[in-house]
Amino acid sequence: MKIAAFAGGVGGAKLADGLAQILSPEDLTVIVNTGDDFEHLGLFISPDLDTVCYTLAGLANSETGWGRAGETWNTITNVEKLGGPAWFRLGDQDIATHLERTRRLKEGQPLSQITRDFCKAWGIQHTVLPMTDSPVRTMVASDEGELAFQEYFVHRRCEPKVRGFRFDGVEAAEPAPGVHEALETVDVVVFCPSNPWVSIDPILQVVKEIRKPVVAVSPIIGGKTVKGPAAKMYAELGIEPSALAVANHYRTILQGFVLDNADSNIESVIKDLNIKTLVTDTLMNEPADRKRLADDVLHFIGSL
Ligand code: FO1
Repeated sequence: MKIAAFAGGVGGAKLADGLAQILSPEDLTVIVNTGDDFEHLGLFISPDLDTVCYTLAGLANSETGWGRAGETWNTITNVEKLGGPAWFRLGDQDIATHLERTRRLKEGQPLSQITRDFCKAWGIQHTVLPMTDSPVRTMVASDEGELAFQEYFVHRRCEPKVRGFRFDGVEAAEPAPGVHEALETVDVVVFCPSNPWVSIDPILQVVKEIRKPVVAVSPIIGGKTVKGPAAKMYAELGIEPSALAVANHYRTILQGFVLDNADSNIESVIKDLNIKTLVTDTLMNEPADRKRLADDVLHFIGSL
């Protein structure tokens, strides 16, 4: 079975890792959100690409989910001493990634080529693709005006109330090389448990349409997100945060939906949307949970 997995953020990276433990490199392509990318300290930073790659390579910081394990912070500490911004925590190993990505981008190398080379260097067999090689920047409309994504997410810790999202540059953005081919050759597309608004929607706006069955894993469990602001965003947009809200978010393109045992009470409502459902343990607290959930999802897909 060939899968294309859409991922962004820590939850997305974890399920992508679980799928990569089961599927061969020929059978899994991970397509990653780049709307969170930004320039900071003169460096081009692609947080979701790095989170997916570090996770697949076994290099990720297991506490935060982002950045590298065993990190030191000498550079950012000294940047702060010199009066520079330290709110976006860049570890010493992580900075190497941003330096080399920035150097290559300035030489004119496309982000997809850079990602391919970095995956090789990190020993990642599976294909990881940015959704596009063109710049797309998620802007968050809030009660404090429009904020760049990392300003909202990290600097302001998601405090501003969201009013909407804009993916600056998405109209002109073509899918990266390999994305269209993957979407044409896979059997199923899996939306990993990532934020629908700011991780999955940007990818959907770039790829425009998906002519394959789609299965989504809810990032919301019991009305809450394990990590990140998806539930808060739903609430601030006047939508009751729940797995049902996520199923509705994708309703027009979903064949299957995976929700947590905690939400078994809403399974019938989702079935009424003519979407097949799997109720299982969708929490991935331990590394072994990633493969377990991926296995459940793949068996579910097999039953569609
Ligand atoms: N998230 C934080 O909440 N605080 C940080 O200081 C932070 C630093 C950081 C550095 C590199 C990187 O790749 C990701 C980082 N993240 C941080 C996470 C990042 O903001 C989010 O993972 C995505 O943008 C949203 O999924």
